[in-house]
Amino acid sequence: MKRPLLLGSKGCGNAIVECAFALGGVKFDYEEVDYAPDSPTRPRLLEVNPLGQVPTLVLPDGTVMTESLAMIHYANDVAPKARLIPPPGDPLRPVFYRWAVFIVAAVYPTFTYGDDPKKWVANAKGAKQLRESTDAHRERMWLQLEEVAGAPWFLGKQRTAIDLYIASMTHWRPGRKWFEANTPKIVAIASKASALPKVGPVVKKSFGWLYPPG
Ligand SMILES: N[C@@H](CCC(=O)N[C@@H](CS)C(=O)NCC(=O)O)C(=O)O
Repeated sequence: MKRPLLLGSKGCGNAIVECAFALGGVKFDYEEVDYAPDSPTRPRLLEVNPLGQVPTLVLPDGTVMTESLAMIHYANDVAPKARLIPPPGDPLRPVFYRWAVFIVAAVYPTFTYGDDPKKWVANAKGAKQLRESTDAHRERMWLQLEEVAGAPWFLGKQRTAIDLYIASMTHWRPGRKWFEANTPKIVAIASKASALPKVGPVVKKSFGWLYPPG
């Protein structure tokens, strides 16, 4: 049977979807692409996702999905036993929605505008400011997440896809040292998720190392 095809880049958010697929036993094919403007694989990525972002998922019937959280929903639909999202009626479901959307709609875009800031502003000074302000804004949001984080998982007893976002996104700016110094609860969640036999290898393959760092 044809499998979904995931387009991703090493060290990117496709790792979150790969972790979800691993937990759900969802089989998929993978294509490595590079979204950088001069990359030879960018045209291929643009063919399926005009935004030029990864992850991008092509379903067996040709339907294209973009947005990692949409793919988490897909994984949850095809593999509900993995309990990536609290089921309808579960009081944790609205809490999941709040923070999962916060992560993808508030935290993740700080990279969209901060990673390559000269795309968005007219000069080098503006680019430097945009990089600094998005980095600072992201730090404040991680501190907010730290405030509300449960244990052992973000939502408390129940492991959800939010923990997979944390396991991957704590490899990005502001970086391991900052997370260890400022967000011990978030680091504990990243470590706990990375200790899952199906998750650890995926995170290691994408980012090269796992929390707790050795
Ligand atoms: N909202 C998207 C964000 C995806 C995203 O920003 N991915 C990064 C890589 S981790 C990317 O493709 N960056 C290139 C760009 O935005 O041009 C999602 O949740 O999937």
